[in-house]
Amino acid sequence: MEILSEVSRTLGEYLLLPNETTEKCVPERVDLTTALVRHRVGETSSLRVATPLLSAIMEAVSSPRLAIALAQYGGLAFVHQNQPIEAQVEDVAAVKRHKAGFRPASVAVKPTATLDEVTRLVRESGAEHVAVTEDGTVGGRLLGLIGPGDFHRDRHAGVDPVTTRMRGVEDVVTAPVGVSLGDANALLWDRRADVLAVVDGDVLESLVLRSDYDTHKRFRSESIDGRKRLRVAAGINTRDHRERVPALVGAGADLLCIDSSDGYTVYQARVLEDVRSAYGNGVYVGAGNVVDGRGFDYLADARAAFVKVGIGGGSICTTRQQKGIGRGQASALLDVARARDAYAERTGEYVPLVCDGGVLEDSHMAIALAMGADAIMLGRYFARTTESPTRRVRVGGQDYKEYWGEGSMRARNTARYEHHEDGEAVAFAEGVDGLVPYAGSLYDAVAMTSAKIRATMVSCGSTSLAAFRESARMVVVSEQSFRQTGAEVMVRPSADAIG
Ligand code: MZP
Repeated sequence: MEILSEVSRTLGEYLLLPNETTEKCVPERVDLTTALVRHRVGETSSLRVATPLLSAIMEAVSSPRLAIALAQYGGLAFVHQNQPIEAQVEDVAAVKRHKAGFRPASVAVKPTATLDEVTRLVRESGAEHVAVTEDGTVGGRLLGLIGPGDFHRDRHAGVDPVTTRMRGVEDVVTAPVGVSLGDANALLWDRRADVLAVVDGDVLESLVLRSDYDTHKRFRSESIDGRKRLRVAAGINTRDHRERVPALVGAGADLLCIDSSDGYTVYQARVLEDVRSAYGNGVYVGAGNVVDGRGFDYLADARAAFVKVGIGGGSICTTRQQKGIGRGQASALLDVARARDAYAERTGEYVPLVCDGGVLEDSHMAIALAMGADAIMLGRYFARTTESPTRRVRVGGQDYKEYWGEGSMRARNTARYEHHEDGEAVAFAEGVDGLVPYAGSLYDAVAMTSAKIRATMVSCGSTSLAAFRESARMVVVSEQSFRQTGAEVMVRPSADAIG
């Protein structure tokens, strides 16, 4: 038996000390570009992203819609593997098919549906327009479009059928499939319309929204592949990788990651070996999760493209209570980063680290990056956004989104939690099924978070992640100063509440 002398610490227990900030160190010059796959020290990684944020390999998080939004903003989503291979392949293909500015048709109702049903559908799906089709399916004959802007609950009865307020297809600006984004936008402006329907005969294919015109100008650092398609990553498991990996590679997945709560296993080493013997260095597979240098060395020696760090820190995770396994995220990262640096010294190869779980605040992301993480994987953070695939629900006047763990009884992700090949049943839950406060659009959330990380780096006098890590100085906060971290005044009520 061995008991390590150090205490297990979380990210929130550390603070960064400022370094000198010069005139050259301003947020606009901060470059958050990061490496996602291993490379020779001193060379550039062949897969880099401009925003070091990755979405978790979870059903409640990484839908194609979220993957598109995150790649547009320079990050990368990992489509989950707890689904049939064909379904996961379709998710990857949907991202690869995405054409900038075109929103694939996603929700439809029958002409007999009520205005209340549209309100609910819009709220749950986050879509801004609902297609009214003959048979109520997205692929049915298009009769019209309806959105929340077409009716008001004070003026129109919720039980009225959508036909009373929809814009009939004859009043909707349409263009045939194949129209360019430039032409679609020109049509929108010429016709003073807010939405254009791209149609294949009388079936809706996608929508172009005037409101997206400005949004798209914000995407200056999209994650795109050599064919200018958005990048997307995918989870795999240690059971059906021989079938799943070729299917995902065929669909165009840019990066794969073995999805498991515990990556220090012979099963992961075997998957890495199998993929390597099938594809050489042509397919990138990350592995994890680990929480110490030993686990890192094991996966790095097995040629993992990157290593994911964190056990038990997920916001939905109960692994520490259930199995007594895990480590505070800061202690885990510091230990693994030391091993990574020693590995680079020893072998001349740099293996990126992904910090996964245990990130509750934006400031924790900056701390994790300073501690040696190359990217941050987030579940709860993205689950809260409009773009996540789960339902938006209202409880006590507050909006929430559903969010459940892959170890919950709802997900029953056996491949992630059971190591042995025949582990079919989930014996006990390692995660919970709950709600997280709704946080609006991913674009706004990521813009705000990136601004905060940039501001932290400016205070620490760095304009690149490598320099930030190199020069970071941190202290552990005492219990007392920990309690004094937040504001100590009553938060001002809104103007109308003051009266
Ligand atoms: P968070 O961002 O919500 O704190 O954590 C997300 C991470 O928690 C995921 O990337 C994954 O590693 C982990 N996870 C997912 N499901 C569970 C569970 O049910 C879990 N226990 O721990």
